[in-house]
This record gives sequence, C-alpha cells and structure tokens, in this order.
Amino acid sequence: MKMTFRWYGVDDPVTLEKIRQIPCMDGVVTAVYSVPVGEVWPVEEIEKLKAEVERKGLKMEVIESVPVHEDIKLRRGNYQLYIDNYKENIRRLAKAGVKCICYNFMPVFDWTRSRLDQPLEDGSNALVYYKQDVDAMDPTKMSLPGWDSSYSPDEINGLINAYKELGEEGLWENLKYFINEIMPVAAECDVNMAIHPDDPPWSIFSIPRIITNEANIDRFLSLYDDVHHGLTLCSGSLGCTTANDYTAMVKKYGAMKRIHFAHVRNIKILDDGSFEESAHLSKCGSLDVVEILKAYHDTDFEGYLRPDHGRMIWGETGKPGYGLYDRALGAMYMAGIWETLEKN
Ligand code: DNO
Repeated sequence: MKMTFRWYGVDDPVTLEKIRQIPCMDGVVTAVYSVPVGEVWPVEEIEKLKAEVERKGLKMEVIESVPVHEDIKLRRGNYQLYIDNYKENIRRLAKAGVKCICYNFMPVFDWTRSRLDQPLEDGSNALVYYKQDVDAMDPTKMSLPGWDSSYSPDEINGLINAYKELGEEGLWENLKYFINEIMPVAAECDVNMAIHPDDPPWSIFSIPRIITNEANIDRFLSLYDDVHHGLTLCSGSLGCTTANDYTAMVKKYGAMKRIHFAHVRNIKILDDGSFEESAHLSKCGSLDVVEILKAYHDTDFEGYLRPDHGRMIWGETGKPGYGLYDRALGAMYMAGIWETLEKN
C-alpha cells in the first residue's frame, strides 16, 4: 500500500510542504486543472506539476481525475475527438511516470451533498447528504465543488434531458465503447485506469448512475479483460448505503487485482438513508475501518490509498472535504492500522 494525499495544485492552501510533513506520505494525487474538460493536457503543464511535486520530496504517480467529456458519455457531438484526446492524455501522463488514472462516468454531476458545512456535535463541520434536502434541490440553480461550473442553467437542463432519454442501458453502451477505445492504449502504456464509483451510488435528479453496486461493478469489469481495467474503490461512495458491503467488495476485487486506488473514509448512515461524513475512526461512523484495511492487507494490496474527505476541525477553513487536519488524522490512523497488520 502506498499512502497518498489529494493536492489541488499550487493554489491549494494545503501546501506540498505541509503534506510532506505527514509522516506516512508517499505521494500526492493531483491533476492539471487549467485545461477545459476534453482537451489535451500540455506536456509542459504535466512536467511542471511533476517537478513541483518531486522538488518537495513527493511522488506524482496518481492522477485524479482525467475527466470524461459529456459528449463521450452521451456519444454525440465531438465524442470521437474527445476520446482521441483522452488517449493522448493517457500517453502523456504515462511518459511523465503516472501509474494510475482515476476517472468517473457520472452524468453531469460529480459528488452531491445537501450541505458542505453541517455542524456536528463536537463542533467540527462536515459534508452531509440529507435526502429530503437533495430531493428539493434544483440542480440548474446551484453548483458544488466537484461539478463542472462551465454550464449555463439551460445547458444543464439540456444535459439532464439527454441523459433521461439515454437511460441506463444507453449509458452502459457508451461506457463500453469508451472503455474499448481507451483500454488498449492504457495497457500498452502500462497505466492502470481506475473508475470511481458514483457518489452517492444511486440515481439523482432522475438521471442514470451505473457504477453503484457489486452487480454493476462486475458488469463494468467484464467490459474489458485486462488487469489495467480497474477500480478506485471508494468507501465514502459505495459505503453510503447499507445495500453495499464495502469490505466484501475489497476482498473480492482485491483478490482479482482490480483495485488500483483506494479511497477510504467513514460514513454515518442515518435511519432514512441520509448520511453524514464522519471522522475516519471506526466508532465515529457506520463502517469498520480496521476490517476494511484488513481486507486490503489480506489481499496484498499494492496500490495507492488516500484518506478521503475530512471534516473541518480546529477552525480550519478551505475547500470543503479537503482541509489538512482531519485528512492528516485519517491518514495517520490508517497508517497505524496498516503497521499493526504488517507486524502481526
Ligand atoms: C470526491 C472525489 C470525486 C472524485 C471523482 C473521480 O471528493 O472522490 O470527486 O475525484 O469522482 O473522478
């Protein structure tokens, strides 16, 4: 296991110097953020980022994410050009020493929450998903940090309608086409492609979401028979419903060597199916983090792991979910569990 930390580039208030001082860190997970979705990342930008990271004593072997253009997911418009660009990005990143690329196939919206700073009992605040509030949300009138904010309300409406029409099976078809196009390139470059599950793992705003549960992940993996075709197994996404057994998934896909990247955090599932992002410690949420790490350990996990979202604690402000302190606590907690497992 290689411990990593997400870093949003030179404008991130959580600097590389700070990340370097978390004792267990091997590298950062980052991306070129200045290029619009779908375009080719300039080699100079990739090299600059890598040099910056390495100058601070860290590695840049994981990219999160190379986003997939909506035209690819809808297989319309310029999709073939965007797929060709995607392949070129894989080649360029491989040349820069990148070993793993995280991406997702969520229509229009990335992770969705009803509030980004819900006060918790202990005075910290966290991201939460309260079902009733999300049901009342108008996605054309808002934006969340993970969302592409370049769309106008009309464009968002158009996209939502296009996906409703496409439906789940249509989305599967388009994913299959995309995978069959990019995977030969990734395999040739020896880059592991790691799809991130949909967060939350159910349909929102009446549009399809398909990377949601074990049956669908089985179906996803069967789209292409190569070990480079794999997963970012995210406990924070898959784990927010009791319908998914995250630890069982680690055992299964870990044994198949298809987990290339692990996102681990805890989640407190509430009675109505809503959830709050809690501290990483097992007793703070609904997931047993020791059991999770044990499953990774038992399957000889050699991929990358990162603490996922953290709460905001000790008065910190910043990018929701991506402050320094709580994620650093999460990383050290998990590094401690891992060391214990190694010694046993
Ligand atoms: C949330 C993240 C996701 C993830 C993308 C991967 O914080 O886990 O936004 O980066 O879905 O493409």
